Amino acid sequence: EAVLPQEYTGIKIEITEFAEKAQEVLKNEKFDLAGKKVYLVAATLRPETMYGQTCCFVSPKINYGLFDAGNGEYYICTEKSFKNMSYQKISPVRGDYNYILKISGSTLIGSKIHAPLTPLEELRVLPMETILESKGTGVVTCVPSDSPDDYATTRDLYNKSEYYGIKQEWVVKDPVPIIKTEKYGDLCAEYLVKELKINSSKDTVPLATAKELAYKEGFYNGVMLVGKYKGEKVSIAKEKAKKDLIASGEAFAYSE
Ligand code: A2H
Repeated sequence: EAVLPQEYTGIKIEITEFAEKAQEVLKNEKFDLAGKKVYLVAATLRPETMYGQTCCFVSPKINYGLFDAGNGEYYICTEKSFKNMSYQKISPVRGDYNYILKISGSTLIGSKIHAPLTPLEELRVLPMETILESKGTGVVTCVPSDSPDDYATTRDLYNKSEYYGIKQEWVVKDPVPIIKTEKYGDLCAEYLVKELKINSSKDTVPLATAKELAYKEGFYNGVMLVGKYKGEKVSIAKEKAKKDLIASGEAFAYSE
């Protein structure tokens, strides 16, 4: 286990229409959405991949909180992560926070969202059972072109949508190519999942190998295919994309 702090980019993914069950929770808790913006905060180590987002994952087993982030903005993330944020000048009051209500991941599934940089205008919140409650914000944005976990989970959700209690049309079947490497082409996660014969999102051991290979190859040899930094190396685009997202108010730096 690493002892150095991990610096994530917290991506603000706006909820544009809550799923019915979530609307009931808000109603019961008397949370009026008028004049407010509610965001799922996804923790990522790959801000340059936000061009390839196809959905946002929450865990159906995690209880999230809705927290007041100031200026009419509200964040949905784990309580632990919001508490950490409150010591990082991300929320209004240092070391203290306004816990508005608890909301389970399962009630959020199916909500409509708008995520930064992706060309896909309207995405959905979908379930990912392998999300760890202890890491990041407990919310993971889905980039199936470059994350083997996201690719495998998306494929499971599409093939077994009924089992997962979702509508198949909520799942974006095809990843969006955003980065090219010599070794793995322009959809490295798909390449590695096939190469390592990964059958499902529960194949944790080969998925960890695939994740490692994809991360290294992308970072050292990847070139951006889209966006403002098209043609630039991933290692360079990463910091620039992060700075841009923070400057535009669509993300913030978050450490733990
Ligand atoms: B990454 P590290 Cl394109 N549980 O973002 C499980 N996974 C989590 C998580 C949690 N609670 N919180 C964050 N993550 C994921 C993009 C991405 C990511 C790409 C490729 C690789 C990749 C899009 N998903 O991660 O354990 C998030 O997914 C592979 C390293 O702190 C986050 O970055 O090292 C990454 O894992 C954090 O991983």
